[in-house]
Amino acid sequence: MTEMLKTSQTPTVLITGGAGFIGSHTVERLLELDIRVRVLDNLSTGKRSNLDLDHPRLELMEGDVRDRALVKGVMAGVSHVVHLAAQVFTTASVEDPPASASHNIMGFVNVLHTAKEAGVKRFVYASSVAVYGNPAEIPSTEDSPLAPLSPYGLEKRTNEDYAALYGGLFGFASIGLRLSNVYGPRQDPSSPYSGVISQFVRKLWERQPLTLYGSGEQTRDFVYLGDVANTIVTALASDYHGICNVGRGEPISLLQLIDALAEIAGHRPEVLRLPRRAGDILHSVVDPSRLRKTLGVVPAISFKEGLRLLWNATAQVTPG
Ligand code: UD2
Repeated sequence: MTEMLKTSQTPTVLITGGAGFIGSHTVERLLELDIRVRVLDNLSTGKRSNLDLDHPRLELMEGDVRDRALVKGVMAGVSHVVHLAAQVFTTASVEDPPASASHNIMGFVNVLHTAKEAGVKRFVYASSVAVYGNPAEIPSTEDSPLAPLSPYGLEKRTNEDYAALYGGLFGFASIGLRLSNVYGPRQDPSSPYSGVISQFVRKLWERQPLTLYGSGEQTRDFVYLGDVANTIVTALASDYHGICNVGRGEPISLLQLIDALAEIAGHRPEVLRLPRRAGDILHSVVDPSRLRKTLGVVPAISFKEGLRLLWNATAQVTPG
């Protein structure tokens, strides 16, 4: 698979949002494959320290995906694009829909259009299970009804619609990855709205109580970051055009999460129970069949393995 990417003439992959949590791991994978990587990031949530800036095949360009002239310049010589740059907080999208739409719709269309104009070979972008809203079917397949509950979900759905339109109108093929709940090293736990696993791990290290919203019986399809980075690299080398769920298809409840973390940490955390969050989804699990059939990807890291990898990585940066 990745051979295709390697043998493509002068492969240069542009990764928008490449200094972020998912982006920087994808950058590492590509550099390991001897591919040239250009990162465009406004460093709002991404960090320089996530990247090996001394690497001879890596360039970092600082800027905004909505800046047409900048994106046009950055696209020069690029053969493949991974578009990850986004305003990622669902809550922020509810508080300020125009600002979120500006990043997530205008930014998306600008990168998509510029890539099409530049004749890039492959366009991979991050969509989200947020497009399903409160899932009508469990697990959600790519053909399940879409009913986003937030501007963020609607923005991702609009991205998918634009990508499909560019396929029909201009013959510009792309693949949108509907990411389920991604966790792993470098996920910033500082916002109360960042992923539950990043928050729980930090609190366990600090021996603070975990905050549990609702009964804890809500389930999510947690997928390890390394598997997501591998999926993105595989998607770059595939010629599939359309949408693909990225998850493991295994529902894990928050109570199971707490048990697993307690085992790894070696102590039972105190749990502070708070009412369920408004609009919280009870069960969110995707059907990963298409991921397997079209990309040949089966996320390899089990939930417990992934938690252990995260725990060990956190140990390296957190004094015990
Ligand atoms: C994820 C995405 C969100 C959107 C949504 C679509 C993340 C961080 N968020 O939200 O952007 O795509 O999916 O469905 O990936 N919880 C606690 N304690 C905490 C933090 C969270 O109990 O300290 C609960 C939370 O109420 C929810 C579950 O944990 O029931 C998962 O929360 P989350 O914020 O990690 O992810 P989710 O699925 O709500």
